[in-house]
Formats: sequence, C-alpha cells, structure tokens
Amino acid sequence: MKLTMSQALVKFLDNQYVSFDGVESKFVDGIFGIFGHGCVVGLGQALEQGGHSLKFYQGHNEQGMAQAATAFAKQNHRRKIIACTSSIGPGALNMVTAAGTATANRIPLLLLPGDTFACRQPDPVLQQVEQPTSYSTTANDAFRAVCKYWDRIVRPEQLMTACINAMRVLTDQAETGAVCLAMPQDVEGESFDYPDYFLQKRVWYIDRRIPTEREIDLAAQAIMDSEKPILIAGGGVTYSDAYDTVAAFAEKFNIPVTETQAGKGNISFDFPLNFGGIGVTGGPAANKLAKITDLVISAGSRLTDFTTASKWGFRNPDVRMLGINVSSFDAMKMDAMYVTADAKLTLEAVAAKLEEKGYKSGWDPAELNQIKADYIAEVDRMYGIELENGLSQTRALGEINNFMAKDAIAVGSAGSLPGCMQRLWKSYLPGTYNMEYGFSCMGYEICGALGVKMAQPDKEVYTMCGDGSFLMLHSELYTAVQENLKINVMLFDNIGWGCIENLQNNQGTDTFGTRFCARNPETDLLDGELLNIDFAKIAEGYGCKGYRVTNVAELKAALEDSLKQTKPCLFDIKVAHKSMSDGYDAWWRVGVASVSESARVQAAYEDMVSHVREARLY
Ligand SMILES: Cc1ncc(C[n+]2csc(CCOP(=O)(O)OP(=O)(O)O)c2C)c(N)n1
Ligand SMILES: [Mg+2]
Repeated sequence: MKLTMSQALVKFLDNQYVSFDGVESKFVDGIFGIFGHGCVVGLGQALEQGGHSLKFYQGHNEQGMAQAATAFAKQNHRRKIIACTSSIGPGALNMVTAAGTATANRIPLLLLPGDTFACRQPDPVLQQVEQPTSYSTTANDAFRAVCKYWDRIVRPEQLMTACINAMRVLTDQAETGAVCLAMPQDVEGESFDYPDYFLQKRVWYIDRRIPTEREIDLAAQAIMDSEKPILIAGGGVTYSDAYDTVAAFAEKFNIPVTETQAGKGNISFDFPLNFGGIGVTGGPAANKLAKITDLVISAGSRLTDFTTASKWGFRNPDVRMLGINVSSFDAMKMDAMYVTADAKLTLEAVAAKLEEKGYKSGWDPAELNQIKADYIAEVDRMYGIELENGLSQTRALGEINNFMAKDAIAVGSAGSLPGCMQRLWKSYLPGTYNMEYGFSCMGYEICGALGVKMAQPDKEVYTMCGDGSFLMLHSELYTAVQENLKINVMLFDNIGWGCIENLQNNQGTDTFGTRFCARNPETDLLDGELLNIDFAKIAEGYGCKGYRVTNVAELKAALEDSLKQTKPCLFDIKVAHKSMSDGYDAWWRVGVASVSESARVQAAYEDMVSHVREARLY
C-alpha cells in the first residue's frame, strides 16, 4: 500500500492491541499534538485525511500534553496510551521533561517529535540548533537520556522496525517508559509501498512473568525465617492488579502492609493491616514498623530514597531485603534476595508454600492494633488542626478527603502536598490515588488531572496543586475546558515553594529565594512584600468556575457547589504559611554544605554525616 511515512504510522498505531489476562483492548486512544512546520503537513496531514479512529487532542504546552498522556496511561494501568506529536526544536524539547517523568515512573509514553530535514537541502531550517561537532546531531538527541527506546526515521521504510520496537518497549512491563520516534519533516511526507503484514492488526501480549520454583522457594524460606516481616506495596502491585492478593497475603500471615506513593490506594485505609505510607513522606505507623522489621518484602517498588529514607529507614541490624519485581534491575536493589516476576503470581505461589508450612508472623496483633489506632488518631489530629493565623493545609486536605466520594480520584505530584497525602490521605478503592512521585515534576498536577479524567470521565477528579506548581504549568486547564472535562483543581496557596523553604530552614539556612515576594528596593533582595495572586480570577478567565477559600466553611460550601458544576473548577485555597505536615522519624539525604560560618549549617552537616554512618551504603 503506497502511503506516506506519516499515513503508515497512523494506520499502524490504529491497529495495535494489547491483551492482559485474556482481555484484549485497543492500545492507542488518540494523538495529542501541537502543530508546527515540523509535523503539520506530515503527520498532521495523515491525521486530517481520516480513515482511522485515532482521536486528535489539541495540547497547549508540549510538556503539559505529554504529562496528560502519561497520567492517562498510568490510570489505564499502562494498557492504553495517547501518543504525542510536536514540531521541531522548541516544541520537541518541551517534551523532554515529560519523557523523563514517564521513564522514571515506568509509564509508557510515545513521543513523535518532528525533526530537521534528512536531506539537509534547506538547512539550517527555522528552529534547527546546528551542532558544528556533528551534522546528524539534532535537538531530538536530547531525548536519548530519558527514553527507553529512541529512533530517528530517516527513510520511510525504517518506520517498520521503529514501530515494532516502539511497541515492544511500550508494552514490556519491565522495560516500559518513554519512547521517542524522531520524524525528519521531509521523511514524514515521503512514501513507500508498505506491506500489508506491517499494517495488519497486531496484538501484544502482556504476559504475567511467572516465578520459577527456585524463586518461590527462596521467597517462602526468607519469610519462614522472618519473625517480623513487612510488605511494601509499590506501583507494581497496581500494574499487576494485585490488590486482593496483597490484602489476602497480609491477612493470612499477619504481615503489615506499607505503601509507596505509586502503590497507595491499592489497599483500603480501613484494612486493619494497612499501615500507610512509608519513608520520608511516610506516616508514623509504617515508619515505626520499618525500624523493627527483620524482612522487607518489596513488591513492585523502585525503592527510591523516599521509600527507604535514604536507606536509613530499616534500623534492625539483622534486617534482610526480599525484592519481587518484573524488572530484575529493581528486584535486586539494596542487595536483596530477589524474584524477577509478577507480584500477583509470586505472592499467590509463595502463599501456597507458607500455608503448607502453617506460617504466621510473630507480630503481636495487639501491638499492631495499637500502632494502627495511634496512626488513625494522628490523621484525625492533623485533619482537625485549627490555627489562629489562617487555614491549615492539613485541615483543608482533611476536609477535601472526607468530602470526596470514595471512588473519586486524587491526583498530585510536587511540593509539600504529596508528603501530606502519603502520610495522611485515606483512600479506599484501587485507582483512586494517582501520584506522580518518580519525578515529582512541578506542573504535572493539572496535566495529570486532565489525563486521569480522560481515562475515567465518569469519575470526579481532584488534583492537589501548590501555587508554585500552578505558576509553572497550567496550560492544560484550557484543554480541560475545550474537552468539556470537569476537573477540580485544589490550589493550596502558601505564597511560595513551601516544602523547599522548609528544607532550607531545616538544614540551617534562613529563608532565601523560596517565598513569592517582591524585590525590596532597600535590600535589593526578594524579601519585599508578599505577592498575593487571585488564582480564582485566572481560572475564571479560562472559563472555569473559581472559588475563593480562606476558611473551612467556605471550603465546605465550595465543595458542595462544585458537585453541581459541569465545567472545570478551581479552588483558590489560601493556607497558612508552614501549615503542612512534617516528617515522621525518617531521614532524607541532601547535599548539606560541609563548610559554613553558620553554627546551624554546621550542625545540619554533622547530623547528615551521622545519619550516613547509620545508613546502608547501597
Ligand atoms: C519542574 C520542577 N522544578 C523544580 C522542582 C523542585 N521543587 C520541588 S517542590 C518545589 C516547590 C513547590 O512549590 P508549591 O507548588 O507552591 O508547593 P508547596 O511546597 O508550597 O506546597 C520545587 C521548586 C520540581 N520538583 N519540579
Ligand atoms: Mg506553595
């Protein structure tokens, strides 16, 4: 079939399916795009001429649309994507941050940036960087460091191997992440006789990776030898649909469950053995158990510094690690005994062994009940805080949490809110907590809410967004208006980068460059008057419903009213400075100054050194 490279690409993408647990579904829902000379007459033409079922969505910032696509894929448990196309140069580079976000979070993201001419005749074209060191280096080479597969299609027939490899990586549970197929603009329009066998319907089987007998024995023995194991439920539990398996496993063997940001929501807050978030942004219960445990069973976790408290969180000198992960790279982390397999299948097989042996952990049920009761009391305390100087962030969060329907979805990414949420947020149903905390990319919040709403339009979606994140990127709020998708933006305005200010203060430095103040003519520093922003007015300008909230009564009224709205809503919630939650006996390593005239900085440095001495080295 004689087609342009772009027409063949559209046809190919439209014919890809995935099959998971016997359920077949279409893989590519549509294409987000921002057109420019690098793609409008190539891929743009192919999309415009029709004959396919890919929906075109108009993005308004390339990073924003690609992050919406990332949230869409995540909410679909990596089994459905929206591809993204951009022009060359700035349009393409705007997607690099999104590629990093998707790759860090192990989410499939297909990027189709335009590229400079393969033939080079008109060079240098508008937006061509030009590298004197290599003519074949273009802006799109910047994607290489943040993609799991990268290709440039300099001849139309190369599309075939490029597409097959793109799909291989996008649907590989262990290898998935961002994929970049750079499309030189002349090649987009060049044609080739593509064979039918390339364009026919293709099903990619997402098979569950089966643990070997040896691995099952190893894991069962490790648990048999453990008196006080804990389980960390990571994102892998989500993607393996292993919620019930984890809960049954915990219950059968009396094993406490803790959660990472990617794994939160899988197990109900009400489940007695759910001890909540673990690590730097973890809560008091999980962090207490982490200190005592002699076996950490990590199921589908990347074991980031936030989860392990920079490898300081597990204080038992005899603690051992057991990794269960489809990716051997992740399974082996922290020198763990490891099983390279699907979380659900592994836990089921190990459970059968443990049952045979009549295993039950040595955790005292009464002690566990007390730890859980104390944890619930702490959440209630934080959610009930009354302040003299304004609305507390944790109080506002509590009101929202308690108001939201159990099947409504909470979204977040950066700032102090993810910390408050992993520590305090009560989720009850799988798929109701969509946190991007692999990159913690400011600006993801609104894009993420849009992507989640596109995945599940019948659910209420609430995104928790800092004022700093809103200022960084909210272009896709307009896309939500355009698509008539109601998202609720819960904007917590503390007039600055609150969590970073806390970090600098906690490490001995006075507030510097982290609050949103005017330049002070007297000091020539950014320590002038605090600059208030009417965020509700900004949202109203986009066609959203805006609410101004300074107290609990206004928040409650706004939440009630928002249920009647059909357009996106923005809650401009003015919260008191430093009213977010603090850590619960965890540690986060940062690069504190080793030399300073400040006694407080010196003390912070000494504290860092002593923690490093106590932490595991790798
Ligand atoms: C793109 C990006 N740039 C910088 C950072 C570093 N950073 C992390 S949180 C933060 C401040 C967030 O401020 P805000 O959204 O107002 O949340 P708050 O901490 O005040 O709750 C910064 C600058 C980041 N995570 N992402
Ligand atoms: Mg802020």
